[in-house]
Amino acid sequence: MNTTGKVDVLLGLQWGDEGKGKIVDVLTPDYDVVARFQGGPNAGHTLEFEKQKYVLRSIPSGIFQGGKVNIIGNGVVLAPDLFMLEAKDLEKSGHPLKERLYISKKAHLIMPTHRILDRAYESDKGKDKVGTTGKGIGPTYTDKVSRNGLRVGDILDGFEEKYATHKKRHLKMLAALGWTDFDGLEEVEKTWKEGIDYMKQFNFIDSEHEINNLLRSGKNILCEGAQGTMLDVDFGSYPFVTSSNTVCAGACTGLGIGPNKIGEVYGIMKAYCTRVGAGPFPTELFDEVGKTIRQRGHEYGAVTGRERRCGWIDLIQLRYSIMINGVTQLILMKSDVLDDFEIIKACVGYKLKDGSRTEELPYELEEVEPVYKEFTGWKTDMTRFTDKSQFPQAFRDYISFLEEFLETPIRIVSIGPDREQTIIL
Ligand code: 2SA
Ligand code: MG
Repeated sequence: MNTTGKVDVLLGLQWGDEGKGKIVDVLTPDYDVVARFQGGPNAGHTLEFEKQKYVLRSIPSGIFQGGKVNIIGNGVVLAPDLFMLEAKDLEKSGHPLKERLYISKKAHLIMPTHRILDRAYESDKGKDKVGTTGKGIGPTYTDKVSRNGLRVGDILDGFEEKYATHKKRHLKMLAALGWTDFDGLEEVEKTWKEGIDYMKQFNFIDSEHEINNLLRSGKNILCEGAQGTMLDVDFGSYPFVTSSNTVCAGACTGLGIGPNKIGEVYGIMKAYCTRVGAGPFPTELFDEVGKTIRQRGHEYGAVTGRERRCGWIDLIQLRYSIMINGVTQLILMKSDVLDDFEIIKACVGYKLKDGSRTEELPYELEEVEPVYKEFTGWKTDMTRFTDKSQFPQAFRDYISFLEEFLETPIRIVSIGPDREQTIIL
């Protein structure tokens, strides 16, 4: 009898917003557990079904389907006030959480002063701003790594005192940065502490034990990534990145799973590319085409509402992400946004400043010039298709080219935001 379950990982291969929320929701029936392993309320995972739209920030996307265990792992950073808002909204919409959601005691807490520090660091950078979501992600992970963090497990014992100590330290840091704007802090702290009380009704667990026990008892686990590979703190377009490991290895450290337990690595990519916040983006489009993609793709930040920068798909960048993550299957999102295009481009090389050409992602992305391959558009509304046999030849050719160039099979094509608009190849 095989009593060991499997662990699969689902990740964004670009700069985030590839559509992970939707796909986790689609894949969830095959799994017993959905777990988040990094990031926090900077994420905005959008899901649509039964004509309703939901945006999840810290809560795993498995929450909409009954009978699943959802875990917020140790690698996540959690803001109690934002968590409370998100959880209450979900409960109001008829999705019970208490029995379905477990939180690691080792997850770190985002304090109100972390958010102020986030603003202070950004402002100190002047024109070199990262363009963060302002959710205190960087300062919270900094405290974790510098061994100054406050964790979910701390809520259970002597919390007030610990909180005061951390706050005092943050205020000293802010003073050193010359930061004087503390408007509304007391109000935020009040809601934040309500959030702490609200959180206490949930199960705080040793998630590494829980998850390995579930695995041993034959349960299947899906690890849900947030942001994207190009925002990874080690491999992304540093320093214009987030502060966690968004790559596959992050699932091991962010949940306590051995690397040999990982099975499939699903890599999600859009048929074009977007990025929100500052930093290099070789295939960015500044013309009408970019605007059209933004409008048709509704490319605005799910959390901050910011306009997302739009550009062509970058196969050099994707090949890099596939390599770093060990992607075994690709999922292509939002091809429907290009349904009307006469011509579709894909970046297949970079021209460097010295005139030479490369197919490897270089250390310095700022200066590269993309080399494109052009495709004839399929010019077909595919949003109502239900089977791959309906795909027009031009689209098939495009898919085949991507698979060949990326040396990885495409297993799912999403042709619209709804759960139903998903075609398995
Ligand atoms: P942070 O806040 O410290 O993580 O910001 C650092 C960089 O990471 C980017 N980042 C993101 N990029 C795309 N989507 C994200 N989530 C939201 C969404 C963002 C939003 O789903 O739309 O609503 O604006 C996300 N989170 C972080 C960020 O832009 C910085 O470049
Ligand atoms: Mg998002």
